[in-house]
Amino acid sequence: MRFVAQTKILILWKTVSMAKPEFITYLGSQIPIEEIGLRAKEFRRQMESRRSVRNYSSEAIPKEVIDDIIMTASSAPSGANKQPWTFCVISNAELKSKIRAAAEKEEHDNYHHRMSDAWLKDLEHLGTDEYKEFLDTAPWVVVLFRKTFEMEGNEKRNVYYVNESVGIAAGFFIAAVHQAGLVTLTHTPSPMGFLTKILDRPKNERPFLLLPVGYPASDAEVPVIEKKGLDEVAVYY
Ligand code: IYR
Repeated sequence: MRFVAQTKILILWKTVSMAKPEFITYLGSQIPIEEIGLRAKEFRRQMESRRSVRNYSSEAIPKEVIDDIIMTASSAPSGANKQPWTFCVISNAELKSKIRAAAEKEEHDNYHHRMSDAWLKDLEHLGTDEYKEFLDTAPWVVVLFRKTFEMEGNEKRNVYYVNESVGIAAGFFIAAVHQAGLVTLTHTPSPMGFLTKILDRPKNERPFLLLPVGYPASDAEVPVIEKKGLDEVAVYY
C-alpha cells in the first residue's frame, strides 16, 4: 500500500516536473521557557492598547516607515506562499481627496439606505457616520488589494486561500503600525469598486481594505468598548 502510494507520488513528480524542495535549518526561537510567559504577557499588554482611530494628525511620516510596515505585513503566511496582495500607498492630497469623495458617496448610501436598522443599532456605540475626514488628513492612505489570480508574463497563475492570506497580512500590517507608535483603522467603504478605478488597478485585483496611517490627532477620542474575555472566545479541550 505504502509502496503504491510512494510510486504514485514519484510518477506525479515526474509528470508535472516539480522542483525538488530545498530546506535550510530553522534558526528560530531559542528563548528559554522562563522568559516565554513574560514575553507573551508583554506582547498581549502592548496589543491590547491598540485602538482603531478615526481622527488623524496631518504630521508627515517618512515613506521608509510605511515601507517597513508593508514589508512586515508582506512577511505574513499565505496560500502556497503566493502573497496574493498589493499595497497601494497614497500620500498625494488630490488623490486622497478623490478617494474621500467617492468613499463618502458610498457611505452616504450605506448610512441612509443600505445598512439595516439592526446594523445601524450595532454601530451606534462607535459613533461612526458617513463623513471620512481621515481620508484627507492622514498623511498616508493604504489600500490593500487582494489578487484573484497572478500574472507571470502573459501566463495566468493560480492563488490559494486569498481571503485568509490577505486577512492575515492585514493583521500583521495593523500590528506593525501599532508597534511603530502610529495608528490605523480598518475602513471598508463598501462597495469598494471605486478604488479599482481611481487607482487604475488591473483586473486581477480587488479592493480588500483601506487603512489610513499616521499619528492620532492631539484631541482624538475613541469610543469606550470592551473586548470579550478568554472564556468567551476560547474553548480548551
Ligand atoms: N463602513 C462604514 C460602516 C461601518 C461598518 C462597520 I461593521 C464598522 O465596524 C464600522 C463602520 C463606515 O466605515 O463608517
